[in-house]
Amino acid sequence: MFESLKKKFTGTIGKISDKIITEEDIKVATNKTDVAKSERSESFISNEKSDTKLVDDKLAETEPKIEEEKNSGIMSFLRGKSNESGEIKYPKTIEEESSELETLISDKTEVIKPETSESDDKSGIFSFVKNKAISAKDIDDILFELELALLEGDVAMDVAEEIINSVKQDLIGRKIRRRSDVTDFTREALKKAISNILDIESKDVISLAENAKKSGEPLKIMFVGINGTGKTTTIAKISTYFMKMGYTPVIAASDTFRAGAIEQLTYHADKLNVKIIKHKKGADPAAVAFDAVEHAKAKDKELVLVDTAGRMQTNINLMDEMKKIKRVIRPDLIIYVGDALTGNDSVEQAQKFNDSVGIDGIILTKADADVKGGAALSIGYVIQKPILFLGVGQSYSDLIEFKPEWMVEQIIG
Ligand SMILES: Nc1nc2c(ncn2[C@@H]2O[C@H](COP(=O)(O)OP(=O)(O)OP(=O)(O)O)[C@@H](O)[C@H]2O)c(=O)[nH]1
Ligand SMILES: [Mg+2]
Repeated sequence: MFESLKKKFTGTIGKISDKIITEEDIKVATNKTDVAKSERSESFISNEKSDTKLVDDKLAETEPKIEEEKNSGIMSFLRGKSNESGEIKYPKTIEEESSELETLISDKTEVIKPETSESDDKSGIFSFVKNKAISAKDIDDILFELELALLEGDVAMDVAEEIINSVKQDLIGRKIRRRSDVTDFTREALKKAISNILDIESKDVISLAENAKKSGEPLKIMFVGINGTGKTTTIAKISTYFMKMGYTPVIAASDTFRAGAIEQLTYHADKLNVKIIKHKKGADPAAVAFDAVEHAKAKDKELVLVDTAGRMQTNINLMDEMKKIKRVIRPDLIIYVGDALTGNDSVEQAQKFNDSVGIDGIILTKADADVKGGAALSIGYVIQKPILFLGVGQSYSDLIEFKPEWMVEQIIG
């Protein structure tokens, strides 16, 4: 599930890490440590003779590699510090040298002092360049690439932009102390961005059912969505889900438009041993739903699940039909059933149903076959309605409650 989305995010983490922690950084960090060590001992040997030549020769050797570090504390120290008259003064004793080194280190934190023991440092490079901060330049191109990849993966534009901006805001300016920091920070930033996207106030369907049961009124749920998305199958799954918890549902066959729709629903109801209320093909869908509610009330059944058509003569007819059912039975929940595989289309359809009838939650089906994950990531954010369940297969038990933390775990790990 959502493998392609996961690949995009983990790829980005790797790319950012590689871009920021280059081989050169590691070389420089290692050189600094080696040079610092070797110079300290050579300076000590040459102490008595004040043999500046030895140090200068050594510096000449290392100069090309550490050119950019000339002005850092450690290099000016190793090179000898000139006073105002230009006279170069080298430390005379190892004590002097140590104290001067410490002053420089506290003044200029670009220079490295082991912060952790070598075994603590995951990269093994305990003298990593301190105070290297993540800059916009380091990540802009990679995040732009991610944005394009997300759009290709059917992630809605708003969602892709929101993720990129949030990650940028989190990463730019963050100081890196060790190699693993970049990976950790990027993973955290992505997790945070995605959690925020998925953080939509949700409805607890089970408590709604419990409350309805206590009140003696059935909980009425109407399922809407275009044809083939999985409404009928999902109703069979939801029946199974609630029956396992001791509820007794009634199903309304309010798709009276499509040939075979009533038979298909009857097949599932019979298999599950659930009461189905049906009229003839072409009958008024609202009247079927109304009868199902009356049946539930009369027989003390706790749940009415209304199947609806996915296609009518026109889309206007379809929406009018949904509005009529809504008017007649006043459902407690209208759930949009969308096919995850149709990506952006599914999101657009959700918007249309929301605008016309108003929806309370979403069930995304066929998530089991969905590699892209774009709809799952975007749909809730775009219409600001929660995903309640995911359909994850064709059998009656293939329904899972949707939890944002689970989704984040799936795609970032
Ligand atoms: N793999 C998989 N297939 C699903 C899932 N949900 C539904 N399907 C399949 O999708 C197809 C269409 O499902 P239906 O339940 O008939 O869809 P519908 O929305 O009622 O379609 P209409 O009645 O034409 O509006 C069927 O073959 C289902 O088995 C799911 O979660 N995973
Ligand atoms: Mg159907």
